[in-house]
Amino acid sequence: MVHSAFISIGSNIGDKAGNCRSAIEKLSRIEESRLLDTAYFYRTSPVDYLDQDWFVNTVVKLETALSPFRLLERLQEIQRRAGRVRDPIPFGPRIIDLDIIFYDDAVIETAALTLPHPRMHKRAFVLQPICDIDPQLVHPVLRRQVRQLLIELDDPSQDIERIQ
Ligand code: PH2
Ligand code: MG
Ligand code: MG
Repeated sequence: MVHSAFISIGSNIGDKAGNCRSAIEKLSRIEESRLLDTAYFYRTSPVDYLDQDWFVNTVVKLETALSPFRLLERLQEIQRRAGRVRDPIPFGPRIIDLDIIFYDDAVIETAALTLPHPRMHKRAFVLQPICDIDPQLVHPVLRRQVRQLLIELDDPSQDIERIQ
């Protein structure tokens, strides 16, 4: 059975765009999975914890036969190998962050994983790149298209600028 997963990618330490590109290359090599699409890259102002450098953010769409939990393990392994150790500050600086945003229409609430991602609809840096790939995609809990969520977010404090 093949599933569809949207993964958000972010970095605000070192070669931010290079870290994202290298993560995408590793994502494309996850077993039983295939990279279907990559959004544009954006330079984004920090959200939630403001006293940190700007981020590069993007999103990819994967086709995968892995369960969401197995996929999460793969993402965590890629983060570890990229040198991410632990986060001294919640929402603070990170060399690479890989979050599952959607996995089909799955709704999951466990300690390890919440799907859809619980803050995605508050974050232009997630919504805009998903809209690059599939603006009509419907959030399974909020029952709104991602393009509507982006319009409704309407938060001028979140700077987001396409870079590539
Ligand atoms: N990630 C966070 C907290 N804040 N802000 C931006 N712009 N981009 C991020 O990826 C991001 C953030 C925690 O994961
Ligand atoms: Mg995150
Ligand atoms: Mg994360």
